[in-house]
Amino acid sequence: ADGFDALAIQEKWQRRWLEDDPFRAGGADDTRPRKYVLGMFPYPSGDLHMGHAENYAYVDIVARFWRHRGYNVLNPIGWDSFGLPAENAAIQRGADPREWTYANIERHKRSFREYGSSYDWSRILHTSDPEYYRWNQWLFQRLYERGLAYRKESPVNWCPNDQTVLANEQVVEGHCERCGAEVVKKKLTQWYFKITEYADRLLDDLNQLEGFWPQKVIRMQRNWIGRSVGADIDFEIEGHHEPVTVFSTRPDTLHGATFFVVAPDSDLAAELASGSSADVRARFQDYLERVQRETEIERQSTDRPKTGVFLDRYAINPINGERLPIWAADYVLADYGHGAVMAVPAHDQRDLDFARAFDLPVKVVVDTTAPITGAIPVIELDEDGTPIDPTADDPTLDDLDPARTGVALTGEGRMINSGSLDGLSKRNAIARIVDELERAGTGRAAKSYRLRDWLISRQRFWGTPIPMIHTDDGRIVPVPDDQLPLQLPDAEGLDLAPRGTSPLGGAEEWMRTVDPATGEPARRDPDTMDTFVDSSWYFLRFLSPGDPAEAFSSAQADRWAPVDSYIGGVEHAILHLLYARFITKVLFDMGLIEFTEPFSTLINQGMVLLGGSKMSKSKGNLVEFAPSMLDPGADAVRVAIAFAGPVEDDINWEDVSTTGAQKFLARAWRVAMDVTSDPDVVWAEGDPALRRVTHRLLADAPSLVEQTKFNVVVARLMELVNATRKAIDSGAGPADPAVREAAEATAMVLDLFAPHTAEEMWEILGYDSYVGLFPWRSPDPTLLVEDTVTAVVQIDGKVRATLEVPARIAQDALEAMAREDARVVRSLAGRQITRAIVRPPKVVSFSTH
Ligand code: ANZ
Repeated sequence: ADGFDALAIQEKWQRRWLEDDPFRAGGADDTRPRKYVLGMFPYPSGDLHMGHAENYAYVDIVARFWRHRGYNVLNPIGWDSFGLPAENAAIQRGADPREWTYANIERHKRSFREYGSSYDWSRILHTSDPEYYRWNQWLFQRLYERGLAYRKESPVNWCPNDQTVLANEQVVEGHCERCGAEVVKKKLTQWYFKITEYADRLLDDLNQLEGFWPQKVIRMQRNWIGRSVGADIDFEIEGHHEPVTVFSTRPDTLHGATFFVVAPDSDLAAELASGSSADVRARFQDYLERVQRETEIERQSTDRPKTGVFLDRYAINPINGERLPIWAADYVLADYGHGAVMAVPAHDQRDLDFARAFDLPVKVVVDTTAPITGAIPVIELDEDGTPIDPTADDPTLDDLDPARTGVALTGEGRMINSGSLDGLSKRNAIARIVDELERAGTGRAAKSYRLRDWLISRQRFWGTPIPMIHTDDGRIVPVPDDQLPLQLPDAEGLDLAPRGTSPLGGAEEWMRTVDPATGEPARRDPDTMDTFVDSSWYFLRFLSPGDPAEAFSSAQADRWAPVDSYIGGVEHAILHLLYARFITKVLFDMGLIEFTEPFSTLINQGMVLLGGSKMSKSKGNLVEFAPSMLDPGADAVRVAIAFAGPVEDDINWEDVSTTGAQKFLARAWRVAMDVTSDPDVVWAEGDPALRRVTHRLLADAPSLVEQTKFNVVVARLMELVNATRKAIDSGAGPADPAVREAAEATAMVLDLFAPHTAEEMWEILGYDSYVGLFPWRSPDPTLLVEDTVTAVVQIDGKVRATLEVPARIAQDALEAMAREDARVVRSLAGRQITRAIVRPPKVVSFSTH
């Protein structure tokens, strides 16, 4: 657009930034307040796409904003460079995972430079560098010492065809998502981190984040941890050596238990079945095999018919000595609570469905028709003046009988058929029964969590080797700290194809080691760590990257951490954030940091869609990042993204206009070109109308940016550029000081979105400093008085009055002003207003019929 050469401008400023490195964070002598801004670091899998463009545009807006506001900003970038994509590329294309990864990283770096991202380039880290992953190994050892890393045998989903472990999400109706083979359960001994020990703190500390993290993410974290409060209750089992404990959130219903259910795939079920007849054992075995082919999602679905087998064994209810038949059924999960439940069909829907399917008794112990509040009902009288009983039409307990209706009574009520509990409310009954059980030694208050320990073993090559040694006599000992990093062997010659055991096991020489204590031959652990370990603490490594002596510096952590603004996709709402929060708490407990939450504010952006679905390689709807910047340039892409809508909303890439953004940038640049006054003109003179637009933007932009309303800031910038254009062409003229003021303010605010264009404007305006480092201009308060606009008032479609009203008038205030206006009152001539449509600030429309 006439003379504006976006690509030349972009190249020029990138060259300067490369030479000057102006966005490096200030060091120890920098006395400004600090802000740590961080975008979730990328995987170097293939090429970046518009989802990345979006994420890193927002990161840069925030980083640049705080710099203008006088902060010493740390905004680093790194790569989450271990993981499956590299390994799959290696398997599919025969590439070396290391070479493939680092080649991608180089391309990513170039893209971020071309984007004009204001990183501190001196702090780059890659998690696949030995200098980084040695500290994963160090962290593992610290967790191990504290009893927070342990080994456990547990069932995993196993595809016998692909020879690999599958995540629950990769099992579709019992079959492998990729090859369709029937998935089986296989037991593997693997390493876990004991995140469950932190469940309460992970839950309770979410309260601190309320208002600073998206509500949705906090909710997802709460649900994932899933704390339930109730009681553990011990049941004797006939012919069994020890009692079995169940977890219940409704111990108040203990008198209503009519049977007992164990998870078929629990050790307990196998034990109980083995003490039964051959016939029961056979039927149990059949059932177990069937259940093992089901996924957890299927098992938890409530709308499939209940299945199970009777084990011909009995549990004894500790409160009343009743014999409860024991069943194995798949709706009870082996790894929740204690893998066994007391079934109360009258008050639990799953138990009721099961009872009705197998004809088991149903005993009501809560009268849900009995009021539990002291509310006084409103009595009405009938025609004869007799009081109407307000509850006359309410169903009776008999009407609600779950055995007949199939609907469990889960509501509040008063206890019945429950001995000493009769008449109590649920809350009091729970307190009473827990007390009784505790006294009898057969139960206690307890909590249960949905959260499981974190399985960190991966049977893959491209990850951090687990720094443990298996001695010939069966001991497991850590690799001593001074032997870290334990480096990965060369991929060369290793078969990386998944087969359920780690490819490292095939690196014979690498596997051979010695017991550090005795010097006896020993073997390494062939597994590698989940890459979520790498990303659980990387924000601390940025504070002293490359430090050979420690994982991170506590002194630097005191200066910079926690992260002030963490920006990334909502797909990381649960696991990554939960793991980072967990590791942060462990590091706190180790006395290495002073804070317990890693990310003070969290910004989640929406997704970039093309054709209505999320961009992805497999759907073939990927718009790649690097080519997108070729025309019409990086700034246009950034502005178009920022302008596309609220940060948290999805963006339809079809609706995004980079050419529109380009035109706006050309207009802004042209304004700077047209300014004829010198840089030393006084910022207090010139066209007052234009000055008001300028100063209102300077006043409003900070809070808009803090509320992440970036699109609104761009809209306001467009308004300012248009107003300036008008002043130049048909108003105060290009020499007016207000025009320069407007152009300078435009360059500064534009720097958040289009830094190359902004720097170019700044230079054209006569500065030889970076606008990116220039402090925000304070708005002149006298220019912030509110504008007025003219509102029209119509009555039955005819304009009857005009009002001068504040531009930001509220709907109710505008309506009131219109109703009270003398001309309106006169025009109404006593007629009633039947309908009012009020569109602030400009239209009020009354109807009278
Ligand atoms: C008796 C009872 C009566 C229950 C009643 C509920 C209602 P949440 O809230 O999800 O924690 N339960 C316990 N362990 C289980 C397992 N391994 N698999 C499936 N269900 C299990 O659920 C806790 C309730 O789920 C527990 O309280 C137990 O059933 C069941 F009127 O005990 B309840």
